[in-house]
Amino acid sequence: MRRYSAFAIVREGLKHHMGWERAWRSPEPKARYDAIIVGAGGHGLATAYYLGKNFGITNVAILEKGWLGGGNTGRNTTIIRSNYLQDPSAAIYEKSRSLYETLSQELNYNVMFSPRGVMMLAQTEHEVRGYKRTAFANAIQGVKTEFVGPERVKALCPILNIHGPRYPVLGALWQARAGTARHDAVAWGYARACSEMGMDIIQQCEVTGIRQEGGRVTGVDTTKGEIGCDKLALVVAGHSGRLAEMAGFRLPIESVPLQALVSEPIKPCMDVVVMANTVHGYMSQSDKGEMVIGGGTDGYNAYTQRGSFQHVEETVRALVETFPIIGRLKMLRQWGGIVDMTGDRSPILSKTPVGGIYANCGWGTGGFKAIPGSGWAMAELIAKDAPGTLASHFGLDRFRAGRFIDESVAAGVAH
Ligand code: FAD
Ligand code: PYC
Repeated sequence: MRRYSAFAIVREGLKHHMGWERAWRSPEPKARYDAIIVGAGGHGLATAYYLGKNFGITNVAILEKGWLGGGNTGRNTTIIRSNYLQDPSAAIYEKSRSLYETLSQELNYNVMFSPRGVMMLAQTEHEVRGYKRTAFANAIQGVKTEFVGPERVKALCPILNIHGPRYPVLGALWQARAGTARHDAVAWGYARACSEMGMDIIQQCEVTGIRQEGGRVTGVDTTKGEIGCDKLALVVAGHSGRLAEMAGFRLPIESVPLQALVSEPIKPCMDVVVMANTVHGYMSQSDKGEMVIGGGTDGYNAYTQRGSFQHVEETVRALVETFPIIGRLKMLRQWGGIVDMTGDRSPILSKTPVGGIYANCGWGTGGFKAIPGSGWAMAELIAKDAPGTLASHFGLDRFRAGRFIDESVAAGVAH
């Protein structure tokens, strides 16, 4: 595949852009693969990429029931940060954030990583204590964050009202190298690199059954026929429970709608990401000028990929108090995704009761930031049939043993 470069843009410009190649092939499925990955979201594609890059396993198919990146990967608000409390979480999210720093060069695809800084506002004394604790923990973990006072918050984000009537801003947990990236581009960049390694990305191919013999996976039934495999990774976010059911086991996952909305575009007014978790809202400004806004999850389980109207109202009401200037903005569009929540708000990267089947799920409201790190750790788990250091704490056994990795505060989004 030809490399993307400034030279290529000039060359194609002179040829009326008629010479660009397709970024990935669209093959028919082969009869058998060494590994099949179900779900061409960011996590599935990154898993495939690092299987090829780190372990030389390229006889791989990625099966997607819709279009690649059409799940939560293309529906999220793109916040990337690693300011988690517990050591195993800080390790995997920081690995991921650091991989994001050079992902565009690695994939030869501009994922528009923008380390503009993320602040999580402390608007109660309880949050001040919690975020100071996280900052201390992060210092020990080698994650660069700091607790900053209200004046610094105002200097970093002048449109913030720090003297709010209900919840004045008392400070914030600030991570300067956190930020955003273009969500579709992350999926597209990994997809292009996987296709270049000879992997098959098969879209419009829904997995409808899982075949086993003697307690081991042998293949899958799909809307494009039966496909054999030695190893199978379930990387389907909100649909994890359904796939596990096909394989004959249960996962401790609840599927819940999470929604977001964007405003009409306005002139640049905010160059950091702000999360206000007490009032349940967060906001950043996209490169096009739209204000990107989100709140907490809806209060019921569903598979509908849309959210409730009253939640939009609650989120916007909360943010108007913190950002009075958005009061007269018109909202352009709203959408929802189905997020996969575990009880401790930490992910599952694990072997399962069926030999050769691995689960990657439970990223809930916060898995976009984790895509490169999750793919890295998941590839190791599949290749070695055993978790490496990054994945070792996130096994399914922790729910039986009561060894939870509680990240309900760091998750940042109300649920
Ligand atoms: P997905 O991208 O959902 O991919 C799973 C794929 O599996 C889908 O494409 C689906 O079609 C496919 N699939 C399902 N069933 C089958 C089947 N039977 N056969 C074949 N394919 C199947 N995270 C952050 O870090 N920062 C944020 O700012 C952030 N904001 C968010 C805002 C919203 C509104 C939402 C909904 C989520 C947000 N998240 C955020 C969470 C993040 O989007 C997800 O954790 C992440 O994208 C999950 O990626 P994935 O690859 O696991 O899942
Ligand atoms: O995990 O940072 C996050 C997040 C922000 C909005 C949704 N998830």
